[in-house]
Parts: sequence; structure tokens; C-alpha cells
Amino acid sequence: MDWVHLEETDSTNRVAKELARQGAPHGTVVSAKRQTAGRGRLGRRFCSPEGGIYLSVLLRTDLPPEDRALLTPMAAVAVCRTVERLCGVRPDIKWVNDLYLEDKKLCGILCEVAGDAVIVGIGLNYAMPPAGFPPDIPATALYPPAGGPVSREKLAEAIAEAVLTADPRACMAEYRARNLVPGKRVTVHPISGEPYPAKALDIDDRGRLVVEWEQGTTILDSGEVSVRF
Ligand code: BT5
Repeated sequence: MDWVHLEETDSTNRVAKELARQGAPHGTVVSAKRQTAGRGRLGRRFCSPEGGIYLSVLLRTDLPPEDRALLTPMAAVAVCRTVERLCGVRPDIKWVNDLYLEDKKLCGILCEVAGDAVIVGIGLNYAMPPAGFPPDIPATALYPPAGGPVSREKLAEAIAEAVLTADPRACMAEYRARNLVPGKRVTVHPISGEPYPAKALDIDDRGRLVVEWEQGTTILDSGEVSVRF
């Protein structure tokens, strides 16, 4: 692994994309102690104070373009397995790219394409920020502000290793099993258009969510659902 560690950057995904364009090899990892403009999906921000794990893994994959959507589920499974093995807690996955612990978000994943490379970006709340998260972000962390028995560095390395060694197709059954969305009543928030209520039925082998609603069955390949408990 070629590992670039930064004290502070705007976004490790942005840096990794830049390195990919310059020809950096498969397995390059960029991490940072904090990010000033951590990216979420759809232009959203990922709050990235010191205490979190922020890393981006550069993959030069031979997966056909239609299977690249499997990399987000693969990364979710890789993070879950690692956190469970090293920290002894079992996060749930919320389709499509979030990890939750006790109904609060623990980790978000953002995969971005950079030429023929894919950047797998992972933001994991390792230690709670001393002042907590902003009140409008229902987030949780693995450990209190002082950290825990597994160091942040060790966990970050193990996560990067798990991402680099996971097989995307072989992760799908586990992605489904760990996912808290299938079977639930949800509200679908399409990228354009009005939200609508639906029942989540299943996740298919391409990582898409199958929902049933007033107008029949729809297969969602990205976007947002909120679970109605
Ligand atoms: C994500 O987007 O959750 C993807 C986050 C990926 C972050 C990593 S960090 C390393 C790499 N470099 C980057 O620049 N990005 C990646 P999304 O599903 O759109 O969720 C964003 C939403 O999560 C926000 O609108 C907030 O509601 C919530 N959120 C923001 N910061 C959070 C945090 N630290 N913990 C939990 N939830 C958070």
C-alpha cells in the first residue's frame, strides 16, 4: 500500500482523484486527520473534525462499468467486518452507503470515478468530537473523545486492507444480510420529483433497491430512502 497521510486537507477523495490522474497505482491510500470540505453525495458535506477516520482508497479495477456500483456495497461490508472484528460492535448498513449504530450514522461512503480509477472514500466517526456533532446531524462514534482500545491508525489500516482485498460480487449476500432497509416501510426521495411512500422488498445482485409503491415495483439504483420506524 502506498499511503499518503495528511494532517489536514479539503477532501481526501479530491486528493486521491488528483493522484489517480497523475498515474498513482492501485492501492494508493490518502488519509487525513481532518477535512475542511469533506464531501458527501449530491454535493452534501461530510462533517470531518479531528477524531474521525477519513480515507480514500484508489482502485484500478477491471470490473466492467456496469458492476462498479458494487464497490459501494463492497466498501460498506469491508468496514462492517473490520469494525466488528477489531472493535466488537456490529454496525448495520443502510442502503446504499451508510453505516449505522443504534439508529445513528457512524460512517458514510462515497465512491467517485477518476478516469479509469475509482476512489472509495470512507468517513468513519472513530472518536466523538469533544463538543459532539452539530444538532442537525444524528451521528454517533465508536469511542468517546479520548478514543478506545483499538487505535485510529490500526483501524484505518485494517479498513484500507479490507477494501483492497474484498471481492465485490462475493460481498453482496453479506451486504443484503446486514442491511436494515429490506422489509421496511420507507420514504423514497428521488433525485428529482416528490418523495413517495413505499415498501422496500429486496436488494438485487447489482446492489439496487427494489421497492413496491402505489404505481407498482420500481428498482432504485441510487438516491435516498428514509426508513419509517
Ligand atoms: C456520505 O454522504 O455519507 C459520504 C461520506 C463520505 C466521506 C468520506 S471522508 C473521506 C472521503 N473524502 C471525502 O471528501 N469524502 C469521503 P451522504 O450519504 O450524502 O451523507 C451526507 C450526510 O450525512 C450529511 O448531509 C449529514 O446529514 C450527514 N453527516 C455529515 N457528516 C457526518 C458525520 N461525520 N457522521 C455522520 N453523519 C454525517
